[in-house]
Amino acid sequence: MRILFISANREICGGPVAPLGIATLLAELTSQYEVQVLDLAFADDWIKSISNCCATYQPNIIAISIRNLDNSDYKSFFSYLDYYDELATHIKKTSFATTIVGGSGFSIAPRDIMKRLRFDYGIVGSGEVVLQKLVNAVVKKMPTDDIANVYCWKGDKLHFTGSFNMYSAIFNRPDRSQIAQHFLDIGDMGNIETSRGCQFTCCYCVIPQMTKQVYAKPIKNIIIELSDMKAMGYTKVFFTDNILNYNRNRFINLCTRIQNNNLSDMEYSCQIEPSNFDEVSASNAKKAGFKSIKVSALSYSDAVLKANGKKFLNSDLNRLVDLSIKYSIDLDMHFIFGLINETPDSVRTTVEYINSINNQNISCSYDFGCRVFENTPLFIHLCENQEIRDIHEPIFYISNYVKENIDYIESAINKKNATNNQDFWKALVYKLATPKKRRLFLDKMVAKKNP
Ligand code: B12
Ligand code: SF4
Repeated sequence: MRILFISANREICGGPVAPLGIATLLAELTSQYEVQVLDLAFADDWIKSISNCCATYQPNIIAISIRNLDNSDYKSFFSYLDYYDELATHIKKTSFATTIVGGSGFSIAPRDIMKRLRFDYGIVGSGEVVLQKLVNAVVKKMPTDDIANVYCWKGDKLHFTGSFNMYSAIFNRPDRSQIAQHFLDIGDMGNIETSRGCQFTCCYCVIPQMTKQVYAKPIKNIIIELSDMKAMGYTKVFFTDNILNYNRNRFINLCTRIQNNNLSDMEYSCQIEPSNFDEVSASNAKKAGFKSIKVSALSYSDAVLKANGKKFLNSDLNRLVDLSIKYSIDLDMHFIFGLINETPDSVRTTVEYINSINNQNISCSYDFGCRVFENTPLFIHLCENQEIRDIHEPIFYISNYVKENIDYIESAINKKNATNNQDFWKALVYKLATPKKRRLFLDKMVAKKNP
């Protein structure tokens, strides 16, 4: 039984992202089945790559990972769905294999994606346990109805087996053997997941809708994994957790264990929550090798932060800035203009704050508006106010004032202090980049790594 995993993500904006989800799934499947990975991020001609791979490998099952649906950017919105249409058509034309789709992007809108791409099965949320069960059932030609979190077809009707827990505990050790080299070649871009789920309540986010629980990997397992990565040659590691310091003491403990296990010579980055980040966290993070931290700062107005479900205040942002300067940890702050409660005054406060930042450790980026996903607090708020009814087309929420004043707001932001997320990467985004441009970009990254 041969399974071919296809990582469909071709986005190179911000640098290509190693398909950690697939590595996590491989760990569960390789002992039972023959498994191969095709990462389309590196394919000059993805159509040819799929054709060649199917011809030589002859997979029985093709498992497609869909990480991103779109770039979530109002100003220069770009959806990957047309590309996924082509991908689905090509896979079905090229192989008779059973197709199974999953991934973080798929899980945001599974029903719509299933109807559009018509893969045989779709798995929502964590894949480890469910994919193994589904593959076993497909192999044995057994019914799949009692496997929760699965979409499948009954004739022409889409059927959902019902949701159990969308997220599951993560204790396994991802198998990076099939993905490591590309990412080492282009600059040691390793990634690791140490917790899953989120306990915060940002109004636009789907993650807390899938589980209120946070599943944490035991720290001893994280240390083993980081040691493996170091041995493989990684020197830079991104913690993919939604919020790495969701629990302050666990974060400090992790930093201490990294130091004690001689792993602080790798460079770490992660996303943090500012109110949980204090002096002790900063000093331990520095000693552990944290080079940079990201924060979804959203706004400098407390009223906007509160209305959009953030638990921190602008005073927490001030403390974060001071700590990042004191401990020389790069800080990347991301703001979004135009969310709930945004007023001309709150926009001015945030713009002034961005413009006041004057330190090489700190960079700011910003977007306008945000994507609205079903069942999020933002979605419910908009339905209650009768601002939306149907969510089948990608929709954004952006306050009227910001919508009408985008150019003015942009002109007020000092470009030395902040970049618009998409403007920065525009030339590289999937659609705009020709195969030649993509190749040049990837080659440049390799050359930078190996001068
Ligand atoms: C960390 C992260 C980043 C980091 C990645 C750094 C790195 N080196 O890895 C950074 C900050 C760079 C980033 C950038 C972007 N990101 Co991001 N990111 C995440 C985050 C928080 C975690 C992803 C992750 O690695 N999880 C850990 C792995 C192990 O889990 P997983 O991939 O989900 O895999 C599991 C399941 O999905 C499933 N699964 C996966 N594949 C498959 C395949 C099959 C067949 C099956 C059955 C199951 C399955 O099983 C796996 C194990 O349980 C998610 C939010 C989230 N919590 O999912 C957003 C998320 C993936 N990002 C998102 C977006 C939009 C982006 C950007 C496009 C933003 C932008 N405009 O710049 C870019 C794209 C970058 C790129 N080149 O692709 C969206 C994608 C959805 C969407 N809206 O389209 C998400 C879901 C956030 C959100 N809620 O909107 N991101
Ligand atoms: S911190 Fe907010 S945006 Fe991030 S995963 Fe949690 S709820 Fe979502």
